[in-house]
Amino acid sequence: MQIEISGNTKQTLQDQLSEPQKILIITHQNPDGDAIGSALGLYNALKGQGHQIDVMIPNQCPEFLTWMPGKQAITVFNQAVDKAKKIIENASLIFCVDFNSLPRIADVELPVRNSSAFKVLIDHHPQPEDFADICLSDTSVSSTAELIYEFIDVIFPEKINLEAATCLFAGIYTDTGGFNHNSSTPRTFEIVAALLKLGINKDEIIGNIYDNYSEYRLRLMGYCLNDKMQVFGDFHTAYISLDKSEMDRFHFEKGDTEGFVNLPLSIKGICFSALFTENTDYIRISFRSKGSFDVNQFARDHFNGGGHRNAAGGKSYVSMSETLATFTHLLSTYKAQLEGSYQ
Ligand SMILES: [Mn+2]
Repeated sequence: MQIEISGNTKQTLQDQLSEPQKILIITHQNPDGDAIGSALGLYNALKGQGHQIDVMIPNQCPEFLTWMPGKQAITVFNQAVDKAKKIIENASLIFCVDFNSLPRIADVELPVRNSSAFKVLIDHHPQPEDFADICLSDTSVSSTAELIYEFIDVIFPEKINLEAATCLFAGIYTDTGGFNHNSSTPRTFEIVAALLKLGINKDEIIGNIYDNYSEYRLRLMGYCLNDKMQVFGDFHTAYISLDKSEMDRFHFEKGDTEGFVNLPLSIKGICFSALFTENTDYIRISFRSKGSFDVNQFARDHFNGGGHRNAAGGKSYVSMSETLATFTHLLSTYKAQLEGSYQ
């Protein structure tokens, strides 16, 4: 499936990019593989065409994503606020990738909202906010990286180089959990085939992402599975919770719990999983589901969050024990839906 880019939109984008621009590519807070892969994929495709290009992330990304080509172009907003604000002020064309609303970029929101730059949103999250001049949003694709591929392929196909392809593969691979979920359309694999033809080293990319963890992270995973996972078989649900002291004990670094929320889903009969981690002033929650159970709606209704049908996040501003009690209590309300999702 090809993203719909109408003739007018294509012309507008080509016109924008035919002049030298001060381009800024921004992605969401706590950037994941798709965020960094999409931003740097676009960066690598746009470079060398006479533009000045910056990439910005609201806060630092985990260590296992710092190997991608183009990483030197990234400015971390909260580590260089003055420099970052100047970049935003000067930008003439802003690409917003892998997020659907400006609050997702945290402290970068206001400067971007106030910027008069031409704005293009490229994303796959539902219900995009209406702030961009051009909105390329498609919730049916595996990842934003897939949309970036389509975007480049439509606007200037010859610009998908090896560096861009490497970043885009990393985005698609991580956002599908290694082609585990959100990857049932032929188009995803057609794009992957095209990236392989461009010469990407698939094994090296996967190794860079997954064989890059600390010993502590693996021990923390073992602790979570053995001591901290609660399984509610009747509700096809399991969760893992970690408080601050436990994370400290395992020398927690940003990104260490990446993927943990998916682990309980490998238990036969489990179709709903949650991960609760204690942050300084709130409990961060990740939700995953298999089948029809809509964790986007669940996160919106009960935990100040949202996302996709099968992958969402939320926040809780009460204690861990209260949060877990609320969550557990809610399960009975959803018994029928969880039953239906499992079958
Ligand atoms: Mn994504």
